[in-house]
Amino acid sequence: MKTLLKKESMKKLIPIIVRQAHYERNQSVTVRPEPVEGLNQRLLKFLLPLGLILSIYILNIQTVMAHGEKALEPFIRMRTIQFYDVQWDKQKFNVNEEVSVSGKFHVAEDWPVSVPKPEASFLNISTPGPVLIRTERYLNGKPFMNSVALQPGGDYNFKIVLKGRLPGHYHIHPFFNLKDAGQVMGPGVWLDIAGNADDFTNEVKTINGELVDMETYGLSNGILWHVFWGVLATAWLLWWVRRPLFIARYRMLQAGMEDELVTPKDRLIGKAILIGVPVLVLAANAMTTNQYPNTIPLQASLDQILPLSAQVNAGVVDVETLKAEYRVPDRAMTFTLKIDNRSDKPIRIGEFTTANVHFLNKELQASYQKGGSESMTAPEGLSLDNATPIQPGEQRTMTITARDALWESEKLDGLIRDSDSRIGGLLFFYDDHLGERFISSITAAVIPKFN
Ligand SMILES: [Cu+2]
Repeated sequence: MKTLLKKESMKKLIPIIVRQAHYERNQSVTVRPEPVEGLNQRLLKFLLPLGLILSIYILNIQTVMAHGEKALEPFIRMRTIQFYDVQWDKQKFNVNEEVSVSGKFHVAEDWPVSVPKPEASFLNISTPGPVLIRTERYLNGKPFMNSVALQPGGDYNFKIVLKGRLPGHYHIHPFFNLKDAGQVMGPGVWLDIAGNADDFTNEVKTINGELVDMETYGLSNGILWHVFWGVLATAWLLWWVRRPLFIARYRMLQAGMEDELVTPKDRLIGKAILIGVPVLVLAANAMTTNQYPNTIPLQASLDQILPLSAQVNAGVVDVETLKAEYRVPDRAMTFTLKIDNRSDKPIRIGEFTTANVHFLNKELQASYQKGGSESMTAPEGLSLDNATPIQPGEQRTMTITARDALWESEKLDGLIRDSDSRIGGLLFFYDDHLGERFISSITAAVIPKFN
């Protein structure tokens, strides 16, 4: 019986034979009889998931108007990258036209302990698909290609130049990809790209002086290799999957028939792939280096760009946060601050900004540098207990309140339910003539008040 079984082809190794093998060894095994599937049942089993998958396409799917920027924990949005003065040179332009976004950011001193330090950060643009291409990118005026290490407490400015590719109305943000932490969004705007998608050109000159069209360059070669590896991998998978799988194989192992599981043909194919694939890769590589002798590899280093001289907490106006309280029913954050004006001018608080939400002191609204969307601004959101300017040399302890429904709609109030209930943000001071601006980064543990 055993020799007879060995001659059986793999296709015939159905559970009933395995059961026979058990009986052969005089083991008392009780095996639940398995229902034999008819063709109809098998067809049904195949069609049902297929139908389910296809039915998704019939659903009326609406365009998403946001992209999860509120999903990140508030303490990450408020205490990592603090964007300000972010501006687009235009928001309506044509296909092929260049547009640039520039702005500044402060890297919070009080970086959350649970968030990895920004040792590799990538400045990017969040777009709904390839609607723009990025042509230039600068940090502190220096062009850069790779990720950079940012220093907590450091100040930076950036500029990104883009070119319109697909016409439409899009919601776009500059943002930072922080390694192991996620995406910290800058302010979002709506861009309108007009024109015809067919007019788009994307030509670059290579180091050999050749002009190539980036939209199609190497496309067929790329598709060829993807298809080749896809077909090879699928064939290898199917080669094994077409045979009895998990349970049947397990039973064969139990029956001491592991030698049956791999046939001489399997071994032959395995050896062919083991030799064929490396030979193919090396041959293709030799052909490529022969055809393109002057190439540079993809760059994977970190760019080193040091922060600017201090813009925030520059040592002229010192602010210490003594207390921060969030009143849930009022949607109001109250800070008790100790301010030391060491400048030679009287100053007033004009704005508090956190996670791209701007709370403005209505008396100083003229000072407000528009950046981002109006919907993220509370024009009268900031009130002070003492509105008189802080005189040069004066030290004052005062209370300011940032009150608006934006705490809730931007899901920043979730802070009080976090294990890290500390807030961070930027406080903007202006002199009497709105000529000079002083920025302080403030931070404090938040105490919630529920009634
Ligand atoms: Cu957005």
